[in-house]
Amino acid sequence: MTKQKKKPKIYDYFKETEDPYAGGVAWCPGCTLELTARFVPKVLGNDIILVGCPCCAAPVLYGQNLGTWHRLSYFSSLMTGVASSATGISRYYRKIGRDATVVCFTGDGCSADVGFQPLSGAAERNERIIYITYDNEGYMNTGYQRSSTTPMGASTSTTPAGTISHGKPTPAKNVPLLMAMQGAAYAATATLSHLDDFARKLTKARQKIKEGFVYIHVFSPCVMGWRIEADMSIQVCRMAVRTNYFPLWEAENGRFRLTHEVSSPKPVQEYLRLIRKFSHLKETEINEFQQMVDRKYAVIKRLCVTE
Ligand SMILES: Cc1ncc(C[n+]2csc(CCOP(=O)(O)OP(=O)(O)O)c2C)c(N)n1
Ligand code: SF4
Repeated sequence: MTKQKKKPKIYDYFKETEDPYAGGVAWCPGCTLELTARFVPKVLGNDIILVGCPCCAAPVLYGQNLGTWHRLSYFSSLMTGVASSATGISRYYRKIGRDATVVCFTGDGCSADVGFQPLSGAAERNERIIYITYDNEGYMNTGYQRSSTTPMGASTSTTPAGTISHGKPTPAKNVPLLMAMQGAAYAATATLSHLDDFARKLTKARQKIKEGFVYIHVFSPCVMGWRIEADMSIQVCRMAVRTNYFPLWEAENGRFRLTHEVSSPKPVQEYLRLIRKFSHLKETEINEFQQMVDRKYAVIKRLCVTE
């Protein structure tokens, strides 16, 4: 009888036991950005160089007054220069013969909009960097404005639901798909409700960076901007996956694969009703939202190869 391969446990992926962050940090309670920022070095290790910019991550990573809340190496760039700064750092270390893992860590406003050109350039040049976007679907640090990854219908401070505007009128830009289409060595989606999947993808990122550009897009609910309770953020992540609103997939050198296929997806309404930024949506708009989710999922599904 052939022995079945044992499924790795989450701790098997952990490289580090020492948490490089302070116990108390300046993020909102229940923020998934905090959990992502803590999880990434657990798997990638503390010997990484983080590159970031102004965003909700910055108060902790960059620090305030005379202190920071972590012991990682951190380089702060402008929002327009994260991927290009990371390119310089990565190339410099390779030139002096040192193996450095350069990890960009930004919000979606940077990767999808303000810093998209250097991100796209780095992907096209196949730079040896790992770029992680925590996607809270808006510019949260500056007051919950819409970004190009804000979904259609969401109420934000610049697309408020009211008598004139009824939420964002256009659908979200699919940045991970664009990165995969640009030929990234590895592109993937991840979220905190599926930690094994996330950990496996980070582990793979570590290997694939030797070949070239790696992009991981992390679905990250924002308790303040989305108007959810602090203890609900993981439930929201889980429902995003269960409804196919946020499918989990990876693309290795252009070969797509669903990493967690949902057998009977729930209606997207069950996701929408958890989040107050969608509470104004009427039945017709929820139906349109469902169609949009189905269309986006069908695109990914058709791109997937059967093993
Ligand atoms: C070029 C430039 N434009 C605008 C700003 C102002 N700004 C600072 S933080 C921020 C929001 C960043 O949003 P995002 O990248 O989505 O991260 P989040 O705040 O959601 O964590 C903006 C617009 C800036 N610092 N630089
Ligand atoms: S505003 Fe949102 S993304 Fe920013 S720290 Fe608070 S919960 Fe996190």
